[in-house]
Amino acid sequence: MELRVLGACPLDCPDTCSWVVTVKDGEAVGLRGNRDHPYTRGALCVKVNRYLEHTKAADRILYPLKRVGPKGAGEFVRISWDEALDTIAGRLTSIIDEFGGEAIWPYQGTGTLGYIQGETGEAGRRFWNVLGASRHDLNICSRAGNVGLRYTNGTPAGMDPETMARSRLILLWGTNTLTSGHHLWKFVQDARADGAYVVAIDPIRTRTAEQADEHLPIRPGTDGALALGLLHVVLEEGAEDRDYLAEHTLGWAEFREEILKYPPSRVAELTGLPEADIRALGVRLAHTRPTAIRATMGIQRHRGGGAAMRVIACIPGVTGDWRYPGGGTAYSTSAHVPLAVNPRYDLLPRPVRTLTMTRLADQLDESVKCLWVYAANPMGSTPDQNRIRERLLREDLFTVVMEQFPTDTVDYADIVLPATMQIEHTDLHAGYGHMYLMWNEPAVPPPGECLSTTETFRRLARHLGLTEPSLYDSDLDLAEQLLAGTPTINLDQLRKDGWARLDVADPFVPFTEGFPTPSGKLEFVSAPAEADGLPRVATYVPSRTAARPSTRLTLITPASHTFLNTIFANNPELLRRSKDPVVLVHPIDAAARGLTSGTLARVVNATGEVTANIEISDKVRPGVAAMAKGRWLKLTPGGANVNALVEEADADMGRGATYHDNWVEITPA
Ligand SMILES: Nc1nc2c(c(=O)[nH]1)N[C@H]1C(S)=C(S)[C@@H](COP(=O)(O)OP(=O)(O)OC[C@H]3O[C@@H](n4cnc5c(=O)[nH]c(N)nc54)[C@H](O)[C@@H]3O)O[C@H]1N2
Ligand SMILES: Nc1nc2c(c(=O)[nH]1)N[C@H]1C(S)=C(S)[C@@H](COP(=O)(O)OP(=O)(O)OC[C@H]3O[C@@H](n4cnc5c(=O)[nH]c(N)nc54)[C@H](O)[C@@H]3O)O[C@H]1N2
Ligand code: SF4
Ligand SMILES: [Mo]
Repeated sequence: MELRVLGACPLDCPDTCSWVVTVKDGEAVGLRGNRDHPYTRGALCVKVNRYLEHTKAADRILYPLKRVGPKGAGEFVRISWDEALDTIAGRLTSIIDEFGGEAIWPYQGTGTLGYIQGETGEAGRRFWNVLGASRHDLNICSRAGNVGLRYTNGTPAGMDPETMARSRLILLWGTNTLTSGHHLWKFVQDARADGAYVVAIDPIRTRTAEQADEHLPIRPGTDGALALGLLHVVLEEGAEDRDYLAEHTLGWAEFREEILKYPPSRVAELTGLPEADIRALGVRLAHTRPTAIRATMGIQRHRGGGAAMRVIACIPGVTGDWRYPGGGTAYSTSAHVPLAVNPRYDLLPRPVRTLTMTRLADQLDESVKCLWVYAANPMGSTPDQNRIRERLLREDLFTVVMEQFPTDTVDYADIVLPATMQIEHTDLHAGYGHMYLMWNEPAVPPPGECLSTTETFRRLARHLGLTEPSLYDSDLDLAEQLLAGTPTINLDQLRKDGWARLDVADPFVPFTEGFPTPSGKLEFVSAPAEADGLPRVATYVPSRTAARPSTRLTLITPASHTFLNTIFANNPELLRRSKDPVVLVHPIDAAARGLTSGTLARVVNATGEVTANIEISDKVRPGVAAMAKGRWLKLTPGGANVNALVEEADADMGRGATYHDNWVEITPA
């Protein structure tokens, strides 16, 4: 008998595809996109087309393991769940008795974005709160931008990307649509069919930039200056929307003064773009309504990244684009999602410290006795790999990793707990690039002895004899609690259909009733920013690499086309397609260093070193080197990935990571 089971892609991607699993005689035999879904419309992506194969991969972890070799060697033997739970209960209890609950760091990552099993619902947090464990600030991905947008708009949420089909000018700004969330492209193409003009702003001529009408190869970290320069031209054209400015914005006089400091000639020097191109785009922006700005996470992985998002968000305040469907800025839709998550911080026995995801190398010191990693792969994804490795080698650190695959992080675990994959557990999702909720029904039973995150924490709680009732809520209980935030969507219907649109108008235009800022307006000047020690008026803040020695190259480390962070980087076919690691260098920089395409090079800085094949190409602008994120260290020649070169440095807001804001030297190997 054949069954079709509706589910959703759990990965950290804005699209959160709706999918259909075909199950035959209890086995999943097919996985494809759900054609009925209005946003994702039946296509998955090059990575997730292999998800089913990945669930059956030979290297999948199927049983609890305990370490038998030295830390880092990855030598384990199979143990029973009982032994695993006993060991864990014993260690946690003695750590709490001797050092207090704060000595535990529950390090949760973005392996799944589920509201039941994943980080968006803070899965496991109730358990940690009962134990009094340290809090974990999951700021690694988008925090600087979230904070920057909040100063301007009161929320990181913006346009419904679907409305971009109505835009007349689309700026794809620091975002690689065709790689990192390609379903938006359909809406971009619809807009183009109606005459829209599409501009990509990216230091790399990405596959998205190749497809755009125009590509501006901006110097990394200078987007804030470009935003001000474009607005300078809007003012020269007399195209500011004076009614909108008067009614819906705060601090125009002050912000106008700031704009006037950035004439296109100065912005050309800062951004490395031709003055004529800045002017031309400024004129387009001045006279094209609605204009959509799709600016995602790439821009804010810099020291000035929060400031850049803050000032980019000011653009529609000047042009009045928030008046129209298809106008405004689109970063993430998450903050529009009203799911009622309650991680129960009230259960904490006493106030506890917060540890910071981006600061693992710094903060994993003697005060941490247990590191509990779940849905994360810090050895591959977190800055300053070499220092993290040293920290993980500490003998008295008790490390538990809940995983599906034997990642580089798993190699340092004392205990490994086998985790389910998406077709094997229940979850509730929302896209961060669209306005739909998605249901994921388990299609098949877990293989081996894999358990979901929620079930693992329920068993642990029982093993520890914890009596707090909410630790035992079932997955469906949790779903009901989450949906209490969306009265128009009921669980039975959602399970039947697989998806539901949030209760918003179609087309959805945010901020028509005002902005959730202190003034209720779009804030060019922000008292909260000032109180946080930041400039009162939105402006440009230079990156770390603005001060780099002129002989060095700025390193940017964006999404790989074939992996999702480090997920799939052990899939043989995707690994084959992505070839050996490559560092992209401009011909001028290659010539200056005697580099030849196809040869091996050492990429080095004060933080670390990696080896990579040289690819000489004018796809990167001069002065910039690019290497994709996501490789597994043990499957990479040299045993390091690009995060060996990423310094543990803070962005200007929210301690976000500065993944695209480092400098390197490159020499022939
Ligand atoms: N295939 C694939 N898809 C993914 C991911 C993946 O690993 N692989 N990761 C997922 C995750 S976790 C996230 S958060 C998103 C991230 O996806 P994006 O938001 O697209 O972020 P990045 O890939 O970091 O960077 C996007 C683009 O910004 C450019 N960029 C870097 N610095 C600057 C700058 O200073 N200014 C400008 N204008 N551009 C700059 C980069 O060259 C890159 O092309 O994608 C998700 N989708
Ligand atoms: N150089 C550089 N580094 C980057 C970035 C960059 O732009 N440049 N981008 C950053 C970004 S945007 C992000 S979001 C972070 C991501 O960093 P992490 O959150 O560490 O994500 P991943 O490396 O994908 O590791 C996720 C792990 O979770 C596992 N997993 C998946 N689903 C589940 C599950 O249901 N349960 C359990 N227990 N495990 C599961 C996967 O097998 C995988 O090993 O990486 C960052 N790293
Ligand atoms: S990674 Fe993104 S595009 Fe690919 S299937 Fe998942 S949600 Fe869809
Ligand atoms: Mo991310």
